[in-house]
Amino acid sequence: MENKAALVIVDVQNDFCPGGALAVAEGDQVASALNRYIERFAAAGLPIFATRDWHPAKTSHFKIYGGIWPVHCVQNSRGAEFHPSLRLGSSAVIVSKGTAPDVDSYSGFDGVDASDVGLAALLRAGGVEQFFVGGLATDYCVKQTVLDGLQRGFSVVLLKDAIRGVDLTPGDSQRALEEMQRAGAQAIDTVDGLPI
Ligand code: VGL
Ligand code: ZN
Repeated sequence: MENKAALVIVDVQNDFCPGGALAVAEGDQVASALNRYIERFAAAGLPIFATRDWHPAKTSHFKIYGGIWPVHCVQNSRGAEFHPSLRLGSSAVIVSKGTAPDVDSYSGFDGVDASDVGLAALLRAGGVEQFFVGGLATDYCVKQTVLDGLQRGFSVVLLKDAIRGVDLTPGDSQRALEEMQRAGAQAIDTVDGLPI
């Protein structure tokens, strides 16, 4: 089987960027960093996946229905759209997650494509054994996607210039980074560290 790399972009959506419902500080800045990675993966003919938080209007994920978050990334709303600075290209496969009204899910591996195929199956079908990951937020969906990926046997590389965190408690993102690395994630600082 081929041993291919893929790029996994997590939740670079308006609501997680400045001005959005659940804004991550400098969240929009990951878009320009990610565009450089997108160009490299596209040029190498490697697959690109983009996850999106894709909630129903009523879900126990939201504070008003018992969860901890303000209303964000409601399906088909402006806030749920990918940030306009992100240049995904037409080949990127969109993976939607958070669609259940009663499950708090953060991992991209809980998401499915338009044909209901899960992220792990999509990666494996493409012969992917290693994925490079950036996006939002470091301390929630990026972290959970990385830990899940490692657990499922993928090799995972964090794109440190292309992640930002919520930091509900100061230091959460730094701790998330350490946790991911302890679990076996590698990291690169910039696009110059890409082996492809
Ligand atoms: C996320 C909080 C709530 C994320 C999603 O994408 O990291 N964080 N929903
Ligand atoms: Zn959410």
